[in-house]
Amino acid sequence: MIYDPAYETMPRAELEKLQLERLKDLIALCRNRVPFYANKFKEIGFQTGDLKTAADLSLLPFTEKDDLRNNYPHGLSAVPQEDIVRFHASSGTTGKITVVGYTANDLKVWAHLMARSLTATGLSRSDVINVAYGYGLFTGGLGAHYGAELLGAAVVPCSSGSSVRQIRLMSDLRVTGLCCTPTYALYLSEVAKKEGLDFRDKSRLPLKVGVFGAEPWSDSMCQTIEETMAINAMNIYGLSEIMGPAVSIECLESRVGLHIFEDHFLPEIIDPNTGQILGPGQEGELVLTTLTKEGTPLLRYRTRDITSLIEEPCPCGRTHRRMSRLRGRSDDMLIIKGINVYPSQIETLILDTDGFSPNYQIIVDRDNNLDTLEVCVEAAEPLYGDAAAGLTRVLSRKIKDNLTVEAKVTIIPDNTVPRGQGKTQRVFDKRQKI
Ligand code: DLL
Repeated sequence: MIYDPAYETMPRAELEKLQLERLKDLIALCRNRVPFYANKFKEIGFQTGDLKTAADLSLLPFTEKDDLRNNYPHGLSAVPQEDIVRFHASSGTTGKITVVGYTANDLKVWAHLMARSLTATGLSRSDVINVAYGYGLFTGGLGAHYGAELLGAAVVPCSSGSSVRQIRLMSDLRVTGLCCTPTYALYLSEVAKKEGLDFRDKSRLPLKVGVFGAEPWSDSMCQTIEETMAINAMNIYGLSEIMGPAVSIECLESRVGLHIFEDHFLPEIIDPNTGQILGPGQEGELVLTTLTKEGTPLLRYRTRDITSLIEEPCPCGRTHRRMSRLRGRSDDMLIIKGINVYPSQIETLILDTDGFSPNYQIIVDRDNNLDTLEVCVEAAEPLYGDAAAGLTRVLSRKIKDNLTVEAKVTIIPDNTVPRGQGKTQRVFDKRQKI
């Protein structure tokens, strides 16, 4: 099903025309209302007339997370305070806050895009959806909530936490859709087991679709969740600076990549080191321009997220291009003895090895000036002696063969890895303290 066929299946030529018109309006808005951008345009001598095609976007400067931080809290706002109806904020790993203000129309567009997203995952007004993303400054909870309501589904606004109660409600209210982080979904399935329930038993827990995002998760993690819970585990992407969830969504028909809602967001992929624009299929950093945002419009925002664009038509009929599952963030990439390693690559190897659970931590340290990598992982079933040693050897060998780095693999006791309710920290890079 497609929620908004007129826009989601718009022929590419028409869509590109619409994008150009919206881009021109955006540039006028930035010039007239956001001194930060007006100054940047002046510095580089950019005139509004310079933009003739969407490709001329490359004439414009990038916006970085630091620009939002340095202009905290309202510096990049394009509207007077009385037109803002809600703020969201994200703290990120460095702890410095960025704030984004939304107008009433921004919230309307967001709910609409979330309703589009839920529809793409197979949910409809007849579903009961548990929103277990955190409600608050984080965009996950309220973002999913208003989209689900607009769709006409029945929302159970559990937020994250009180997991036993959530399981009970999911069973009693016959919840069919679940919005949360992938790690929280796994945790809910563990809690259900302890309560004597199993998500595979649809007569007790009829869940059919998970709408998961907000943190990196690999194809293997997706498969593990789908098997453990007997659901479709669909990938949703977004970020607070641009809007929140529903910047892009996986569709049921292809299950490869996430459609970016291109009538509202213009994507580019760049080389994170040189800033050069890369072609379809080439992996690099995603850069997004908001085409319709009023409160905090952003030009060429560097997301730091690593992905590639898929241009091939999709069997679902949507004409909006897809982005591949995120490999990670450029600032999450570990350099171990000079070798680039993404945590998601290690996750894939763990989950592709029979005997391990999806609960793991990656610890990077330095010993005698040499980088060390340790992968601590819980076994699927308790393991001792030779069986444990054998399994650790298998994983170390896989890591060495695939990623060319040496890793010490340690099997840790069940329940050692803290179970997150929101985004879960998997990587501990102790070298940064040196
Ligand atoms: O995480 C918004 C969101 C909420 C997205 C609920 C999806 C679902 P932030 O807290 O600002 O916003 O974090 C944004 O999270 O730049 C990515 O690095 C990461 N991220 C978000 N979705 C995915 C995903 C929300 N599907 C940052 N896969 C982004 C991998 C994701 N990483």
